[in-house]
Amino acid sequence: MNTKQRYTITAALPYTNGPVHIGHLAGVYIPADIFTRYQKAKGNDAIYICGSDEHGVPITIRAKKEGITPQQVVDKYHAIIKKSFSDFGIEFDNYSRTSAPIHHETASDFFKKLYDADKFIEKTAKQLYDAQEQQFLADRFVTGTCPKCGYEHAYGDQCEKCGTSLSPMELINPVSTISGNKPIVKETKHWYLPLNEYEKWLREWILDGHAKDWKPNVRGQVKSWLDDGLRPRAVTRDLDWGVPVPVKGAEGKVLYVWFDAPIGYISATKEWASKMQQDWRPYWQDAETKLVHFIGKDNIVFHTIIFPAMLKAHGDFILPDNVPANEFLNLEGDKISTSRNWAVWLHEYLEEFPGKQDVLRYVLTANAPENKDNDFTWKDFQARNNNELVGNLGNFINRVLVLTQKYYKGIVPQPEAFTDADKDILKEVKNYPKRIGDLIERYRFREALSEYMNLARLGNKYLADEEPWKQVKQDPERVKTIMFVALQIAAALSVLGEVFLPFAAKKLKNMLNLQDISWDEVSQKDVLITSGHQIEKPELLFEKIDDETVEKQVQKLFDTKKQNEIDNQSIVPQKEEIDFDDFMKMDIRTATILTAEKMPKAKKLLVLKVDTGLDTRTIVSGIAEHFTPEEIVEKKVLVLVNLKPRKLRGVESQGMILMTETADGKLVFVKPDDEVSNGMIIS
Ligand code: B3M
Ligand code: ZN
Repeated sequence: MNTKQRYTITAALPYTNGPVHIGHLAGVYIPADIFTRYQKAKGNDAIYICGSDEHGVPITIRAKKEGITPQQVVDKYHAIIKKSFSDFGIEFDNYSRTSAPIHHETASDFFKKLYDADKFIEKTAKQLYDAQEQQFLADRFVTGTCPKCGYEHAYGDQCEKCGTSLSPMELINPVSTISGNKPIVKETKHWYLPLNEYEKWLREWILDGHAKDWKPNVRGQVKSWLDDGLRPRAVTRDLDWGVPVPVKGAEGKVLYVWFDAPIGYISATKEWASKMQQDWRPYWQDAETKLVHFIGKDNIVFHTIIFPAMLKAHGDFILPDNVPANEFLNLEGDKISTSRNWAVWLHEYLEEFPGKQDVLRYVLTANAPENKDNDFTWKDFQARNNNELVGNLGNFINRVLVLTQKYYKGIVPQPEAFTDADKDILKEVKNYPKRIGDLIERYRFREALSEYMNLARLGNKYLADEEPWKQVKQDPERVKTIMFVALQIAAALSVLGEVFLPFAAKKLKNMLNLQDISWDEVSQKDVLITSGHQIEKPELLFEKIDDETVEKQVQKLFDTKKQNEIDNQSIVPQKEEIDFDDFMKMDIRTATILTAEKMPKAKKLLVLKVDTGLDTRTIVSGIAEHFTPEEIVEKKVLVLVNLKPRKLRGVESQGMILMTETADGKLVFVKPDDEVSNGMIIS
């Protein structure tokens, strides 16, 4: 009897300071969705828990930037994120939020229990402080050079490059991200979790014991932190946005976001249980329950060191059974970045590719950065859709359904005697639930998906070998058997595909007019779709994606990159101040270029004849690498006319044309918006 295994499956709570992108999906939410769907398909008692991570400095920074409140920021992005997950088919049992009262209550209680049990060190320590903003600088309020790897944009709590957890005072050359000022140092009281006291236990629990089958990239990070030695870590902050610290003397302080956020898994479970009239406790307090945290590699330390230490200190909760963290997904060869808008945003994808959720699910699973960083390209997206989804899976299903419709008006035929080839196929189909399932159990989703597609390949090869369209005339009885076998494969694909491609699987199941067949029945039953059963009219499961569609997306990224260059152009600092009289000495006039020619043997210089309104004069300008002589004749320009003449390669230049440059370094003329005649004074 398959005793039900209970799973509490969590996915990292996305910060609500921006939408979700393909890196989040590939790293965390799709694998967790596949794993949960599979456990439920196996009849296990699995819940998929997530929610918005609404505290923390990134939210307050975004609020300051947009001139709105943190609550307005989180309300905006919580709604966008929650809807886009739902539209994408990520089936959480509950998607909550850490600004919810139930979370504040749960996190406060959690802190209070540790506080009352003297699990914290209360300490007044030196902290970085922005005197202008009157704000203590923790986490992303401060950046500086990582003392471990030298990365110059490390944050006050973590270096994203090497993953090291940091405290602000460790940063080299710290700078406030609020004012840009150099911080001063001020004293402030905080409560510290003495992680060092859990070091021995963590080593035994993770490295020597339980986590032998954890992914190497996870074990590697854990080992390096433990080898570095753990130190007490502040779990409170001088901020006004977050879960207030529930003890006397902590006015104006909140829980550190990475203390409260993982407790969000517990509060979201409680919220789910109350909605479903279930008891939440077995999901967090029953030793038999398997707790699995799906995260990205930058969250490993929080889910394998800090949160387990908190759970251990608390004593009432189970510990994670596994933390299958993925590496990072890059986009067109560059790191995905919210701040640089270098991403494929989920809500935009859903708008621009309606009905193609499964295509992105497929590509992001097939390309998932399971053991090393990987790259998403739109060309690969198109190729996988056209060659694999359309060319393999879609092609097989379409042939089976069209031929069944054509030969038997959609009624599953009665097979005659099975050949050895038929029997081999029917036997092989029964191996796929376990072959795919074992890989999913080991968090190897890429390989699991590849095995699923092998089942479709098996079907395509069977039809290609048997060629029913050729035999149907001279041996119709044989073709009935062939189509019966092919329909069994199609039925298996509709069941096993639900975990990877839920939309296509549902559509296929509807076309086959199938009721619920369980995952295990695919390997137990000899017949999944019986003869005499009426199937529906065939529709295409997938459509080709053309070059134009993909080029449009690549162009959109290119435009983003150019915009970034413009936005992030380093601005030369202002020159030293001058008196008004200094400025009045300059005589700048509107002018027109009459003629232009290259200066012989000088690749950068053009010799121009310019009508300044005062006269026509020669000006030598270093713009030959930016403009051809032809394209600048008749151009309206501004000229500094009282610049002392100087000889350039023997030619006297009488003035200077005012220019500036674009983000990508292209020189451009500066000129008045409206039509102005030559000789007008600029003042
Ligand atoms: N909000 C996501 C991140 O670091 C972070 C996860 C919290 S899970 C408790 O991008
Ligand atoms: Zn570093």
